[in-house]
Order: sequence, then C-alpha cells, then structure tokens
Amino acid sequence: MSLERFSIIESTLREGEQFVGASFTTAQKAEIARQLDAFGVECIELTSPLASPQSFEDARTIAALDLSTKVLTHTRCRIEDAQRAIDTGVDGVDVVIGTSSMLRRFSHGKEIEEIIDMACQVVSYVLDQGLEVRFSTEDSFRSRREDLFDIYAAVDAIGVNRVGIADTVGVATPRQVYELVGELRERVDCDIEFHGHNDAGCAIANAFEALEAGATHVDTTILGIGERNGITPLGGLIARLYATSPSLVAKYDLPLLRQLDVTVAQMVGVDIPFNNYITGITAFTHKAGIHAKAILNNPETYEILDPQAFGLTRYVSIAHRLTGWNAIKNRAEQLGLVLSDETLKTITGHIKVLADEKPISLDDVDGLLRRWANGHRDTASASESLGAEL
Ligand code: HCA
Ligand code: CU
Repeated sequence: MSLERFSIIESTLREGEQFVGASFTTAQKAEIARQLDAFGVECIELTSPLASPQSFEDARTIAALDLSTKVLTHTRCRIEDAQRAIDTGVDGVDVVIGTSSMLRRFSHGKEIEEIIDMACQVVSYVLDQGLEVRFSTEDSFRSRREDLFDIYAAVDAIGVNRVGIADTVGVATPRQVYELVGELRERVDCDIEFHGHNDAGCAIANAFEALEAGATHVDTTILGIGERNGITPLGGLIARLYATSPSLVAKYDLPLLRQLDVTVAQMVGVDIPFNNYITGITAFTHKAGIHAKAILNNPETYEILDPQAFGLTRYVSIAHRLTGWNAIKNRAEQLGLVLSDETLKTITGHIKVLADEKPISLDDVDGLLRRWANGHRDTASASESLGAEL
C-alpha cells in the first residue's frame, strides 16, 4: 500500500479545461498553477499543446514559471505530438491512447499490436529526449485485461516512468479498481497512476482504492471539474486521506484549499456546492440539539475533519425546532449573558414553539436571550419583535 508515498497529478488545467464552463485565459492558468504549487501538489497536467495555438503558448508560459511542482502535458500517442509537447519546455509528457474495443472501433481503429508499437516508439522517443513519460490506456475498465497487461508490460520493459489506468467513463467500482491496480502492481516495476471519472459517484473511493492497491499517483481537478460531471476532486481526495490519517496530507498547505475552490468556481462560473467536501458552506455546520451538545463538549464526536486544519470554522446552528438547551446556553455565554439553566430550558422551549410557526433567525434567538437576561424589561419597546410574542 502506497498511501504513505503518493503524488497528486492535478489536472484542472487539462481535464478541468474539458469542463463545459471552462475557458481559462493565460493569466487564469498561471494563477491556478501558482495556487496549486503553493498548495503543494507534486505535478500539474496541461492540455495538449496541439489543442490550439494558444494551448501551445500557454504550456510554454506555465513551463517557464518558477514552480516547485512538476509540469506535465497531455498528448495523443504520436511522435509529432510528443515532439510538440517537448518543445514547450515541460518536465514530462502524459501519453494516452484508447484500448477498449469501442474506442478501437469508433475512435482510432487500431489493433492492440499496433498500439503496442506506437506506444513503445513514443515512450522511447520521450525518454531519449530526457523527459519523464507516462503511458495510459483510455477506458481501461472496458478494455480486455490481457490487452492492458500486454501494453503496460511492453512500455514498462523499455523504461516508462509511469503507466496510467483511466476510468474514462466512470464505470468502475472501488473493488474493481483495487483488483486491477493490485494485479498491475505485481506485473510492472514503474509507477502507477489512476484517473477516475465520477459518473456513478465513485471517483473519490476509486482513487483511494487505487492508492491502497499500490498506485503511486492520482489525478484530480479542483471541484472535480472535467468532461461531463468530472473526476476525483482535489478537496474530496484530501478529505478522504485526512480522515484516514491527517499525516497523509500534512505535506500540503491545507488552508489554501478554500481559495483554490473559490478561484476556480469563479473562473468557470459555478458556485461551490453547499455540500462540497471541506469547503461547502455546510461542511462544518451542526444542527440537531443532540449533535450540538456533543460537538460543544468535544468536536470529534461528530467531526472526522478538523475545520481548523483547513483554516475554517465550525458553525452550530441553533435557531430552529431541533435545537437543544445546551446549544442555547453556549450562545448565551458567547453573548456574555448570565441565565440559569432553568431559564435557558424555558427559553429553548419558546424557541421550539416559535420555530414551529415560522422560520426564525439567530438574531431572533439572540433577542430572546437578551430580553430574558434583562428580566423582560424592554419587552414593551420591542413589540414588533419575535420575543414580544411570548
Ligand atoms: C480524455 C481522456 C482521459 C485521459 C486520462 C489519462 C480519460 O478525456 O482525454 O490521460 O489518463 O478520462 O480517459 O481524460
Ligand atoms: Cu478523463
């Protein structure tokens, strides 16, 4: 299991650019690259320089930035493409070709033998130029296993740095990923990368299982953006790994995650989903009275992620019918109000009755607490307010 020594290949600038809302300017790409570098991902992957003239220029620009992260570009399995990629000055080339019967039939029309020949030619070409090279098989989980292993073994034998398994259509289950990566781990010496789409909601679990089975590299994008509904999100993978052990992700500057999510969401014109891993608005919000009580005593009761580790704060929601008196007491203390437990229980009862009638706000709760603390002295003057209804 290589959970202790994995690397992230952050592909927001490649797979992420395939998200329908994404069309990054050069300055935006540089901004994303810098933020990912500061966060500490080991590699970033760029769109093929052959995609458009601007893509070539942008790859040159990013490759020339002073970054600690390795800069890789994606390319098709062709010498001309690899040459063009090398011309940009990047550190490595991520080569990919389709191996499923469907892709072979409806996309490039090649037989496995031809694919192996092309793969070996391109891989040795890039290695000869002194760059790192990865070879990956698109739609791996709908490809014949024997075909995959023949291809991987051939490129491994000539010294490829990494082979990639790609769940292009998001069809794989965590168990299938574990099995395939595990078997591959026994057959090749090189590093193993996993790239997983999220069509059926397994992208994070699949990436995690790949690591548990011996993969060394995992592809992510910010917010998971990519083709269709995207791939393993960086934040989601971090959450999964942190939950296993915070030490696994201690090498990253975790508080920078929120800004990355905010930046990319803005650039591609989406909101961060309310239930997003770590950075969603409700990710550290607790509501039910029973939860609130325990959280106030010890946050770990209901939190496997420490919001502080990500520069965030938890929020205990108290203005609703599920509230409890411990949470109301805690709020009174925050406001510096002295109220007996009996009074606080009475106030909590009032809050529940009010919340049954209509939605109430924290201001309403605060108003109530203040009035009770003042012995109802100002109730008359607040005839319009909620507390006056009691
Ligand atoms: C694509 C295909 C790809 C490649 C993955 C890889 C996929 O959209 O170009 O290079 O490993 O999902 O198969 O993103
Ligand atoms: Cu993909």
